[in-house]
Amino acid sequence: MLLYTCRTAPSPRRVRMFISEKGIDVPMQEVDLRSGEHFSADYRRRNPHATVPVLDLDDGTCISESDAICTYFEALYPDPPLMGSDPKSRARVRMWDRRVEFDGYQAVAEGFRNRAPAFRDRAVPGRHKVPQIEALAERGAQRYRDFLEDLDGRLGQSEYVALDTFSVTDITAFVTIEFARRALKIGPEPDQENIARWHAALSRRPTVEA
Ligand SMILES: N[C@@H](CCC(=O)N[C@@H](CS)C(=O)NCC(=O)O)C(=O)O
Repeated sequence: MLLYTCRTAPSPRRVRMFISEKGIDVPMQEVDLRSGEHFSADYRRRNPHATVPVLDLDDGTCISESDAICTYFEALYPDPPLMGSDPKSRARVRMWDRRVEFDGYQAVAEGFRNRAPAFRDRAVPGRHKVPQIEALAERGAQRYRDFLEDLDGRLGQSEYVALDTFSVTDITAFVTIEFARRALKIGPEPDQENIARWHAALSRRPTVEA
């Protein structure tokens, strides 16, 4: 098994943090996104969509999408449970994770990729050409600010994002916040104290180094 990853990209970081929380050892190979290695024929045999991460299994099966890779590891290594442990908690983790990914992570990507010169004609990851739209950069930043407001409200009611225990959704939200700081230069507001409390707790976990 080999995980194709990239140190500077947020989606593979979700998987690396998940693996680290599980305490499992997975061989990894760095993909150079800057030089376009992910568009090479060799890489696209593993993932025709040309994104990282990809998990290449020993039988040749390749799994892309960070959520799908995490779901695979959760099934193989159920302890500690990071995606809920009964039907209700599993559904709640799923619900919050989709919300964080769509309202938070996608908003940051929209804000970043529609403006950064490096993503000209690549406003959406993948092999197809997608032109940048400046208005979407503005909208992405606004959507991300709205997300932070909602997240702060949620963390006022719950110790962690999805459940009262740590789950994959905390990883998704943490990676989103770090991505936004770097890509949009936007962080949580100083008065978003619930996010500050939760972020400080997350930052103490060794997994943030992954
Ligand atoms: N939904 C996918 C997103 C994958 C994705 O967008 N990966 C980015 C890095 S974070 C990528 O491969 N970008 C390549 C590019 O921009 O050309 C996932 O969760 O794995």
